[in-house]
Amino acid sequence: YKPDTGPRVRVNQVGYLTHGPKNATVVTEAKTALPWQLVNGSGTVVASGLSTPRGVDVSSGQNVHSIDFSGYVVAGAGYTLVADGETSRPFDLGGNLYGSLRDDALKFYYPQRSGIEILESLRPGYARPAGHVGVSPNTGDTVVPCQPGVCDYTLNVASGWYDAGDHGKYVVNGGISVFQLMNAFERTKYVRAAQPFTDGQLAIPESGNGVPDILDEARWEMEFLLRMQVPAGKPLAGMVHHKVHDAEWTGLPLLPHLDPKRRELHPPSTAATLNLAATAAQAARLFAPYDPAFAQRSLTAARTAWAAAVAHPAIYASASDNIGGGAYEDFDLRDEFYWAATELFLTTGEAPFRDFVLGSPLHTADIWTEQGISWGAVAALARMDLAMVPSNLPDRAAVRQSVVAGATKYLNTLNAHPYGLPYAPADNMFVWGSSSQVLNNMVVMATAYDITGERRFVEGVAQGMDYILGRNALNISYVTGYGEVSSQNQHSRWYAHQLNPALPRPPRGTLSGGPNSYIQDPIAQQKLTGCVAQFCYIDDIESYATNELTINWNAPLAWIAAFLAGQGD
Ligand code: 9MR
Repeated sequence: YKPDTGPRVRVNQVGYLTHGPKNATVVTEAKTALPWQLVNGSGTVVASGLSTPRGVDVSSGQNVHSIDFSGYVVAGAGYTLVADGETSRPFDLGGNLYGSLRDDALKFYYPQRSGIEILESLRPGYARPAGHVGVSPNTGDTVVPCQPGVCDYTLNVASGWYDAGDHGKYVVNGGISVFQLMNAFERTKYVRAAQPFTDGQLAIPESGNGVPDILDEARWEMEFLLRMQVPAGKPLAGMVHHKVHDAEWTGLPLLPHLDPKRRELHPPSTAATLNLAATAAQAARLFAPYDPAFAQRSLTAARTAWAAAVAHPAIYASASDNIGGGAYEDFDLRDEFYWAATELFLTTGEAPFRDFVLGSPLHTADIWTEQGISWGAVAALARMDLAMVPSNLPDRAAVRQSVVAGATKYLNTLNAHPYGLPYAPADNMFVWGSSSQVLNNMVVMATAYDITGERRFVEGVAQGMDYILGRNALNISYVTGYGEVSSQNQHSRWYAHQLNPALPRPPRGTLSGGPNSYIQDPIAQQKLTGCVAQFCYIDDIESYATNELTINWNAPLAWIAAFLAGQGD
């Protein structure tokens, strides 16, 4: 299998901020510098220079040069870059390149919703009946029993977002997703230059209710997470069920309302419980001005969850519980404890939570690893919140410094990388959802910018976007509808256009998981065996391990697009 990677000059196919960094990569046999020309939309050469040979890039196995044309600062559309006889795909130079991506990346969530009809008037081409509201052939999610032997009650766990392209709803990837959405909103309270999130921004059913749409969207998930808590009086009361999904996997395509399989609650886990504690505590402070009763309910649930997790610190989701849904197993919960304590402290200011934070081994550990942030690794989210949200934490200055140190590490990785990636995993092995790892490392750089105001960090974030939007070995944008060639066939049971042309493709602004070196699905095994890192990707709906969409990957995309939307010139 040889993918068509188009012209050998690789650029951000959406564009570059007019006054920001402008870098490209050329795949070439040449060992010495090559001349390049920047051509504007009317065909005139407006800048030129020489490339920098970078040798063989390990993430692609290619001999490459980089081109830096940051010195050119005239906004316009339809630029191309020419080098080594090749013309890049077109791109813009502009000050407002990321506002629409921010909105689209957030609009992604409404049609991921379970338990509500998706309206044609709000999402033309994406209307569908409500999924899992207990209407046949669905069996859930309004009255859902446990797996046999797990509990003797049923729960109404309606609402929430489907996690990805499947019909499951999982607390730990829901938790990080809703956290990052609420975090993007909270940032605007403490960062003066940040663009506000507004009511009416996302064309959702709640638009016009006086609450910023991003919070309304987050609440749809929070209500689900709250419903997953074990009721008072039951065994493990206050703990949170790890997930709800079908007893068997469904096939593709299958719209949510047509799913006939039995829905089941899976056992409570300490990880899920701490996810509720963290996010409900965070929701409590953010919703307080809009809905004090909901804020209070959230805080009560967070406290109850925390107490339950402390009482049951080691109830782990099973790695083999992966029939009909993902396992989402995690056997190291020190980071989840740190995160939950952090959010409870930031909301309440109470000493026991503060002391737990200060005593956590993760409070001072170097947590800025390549795969620093994911559904199973949340310490950095806590550390960044402690750095950003005002509090009387005694060592807050050191916490802020540690974020800057982490960001510097990612920036150094980026500067050494011929494709400008702030991600160089051990042994060159890109992980499942690598696009989101890149974006999450960018969130650290963005936070360092919020702390220091140093340009190098915002420039690092902008360069990270270049990789996501086309400056990469495959010459593809990993965001649907952004760039001349973008991922279109992400694994999904309802955006299954590739299998049934009557169904839509994923909406604009949908991030693909991206290269995964571990070859974990049949299509990857058939077509990608032996691939080098960046090449371990295929835009095929069956490749769930390289090309799925998820709520926890679109969240850092939205966060970063919102950050960059505020950096226009
Ligand atoms: O995103 C998850 C990734 O980190 C794991 O390595 C992988 C295998 O356990 O599972 C991914 O999550 C998938 C989940 O298991 C099922 N629904 C789709 C998720 C995204 O591919």
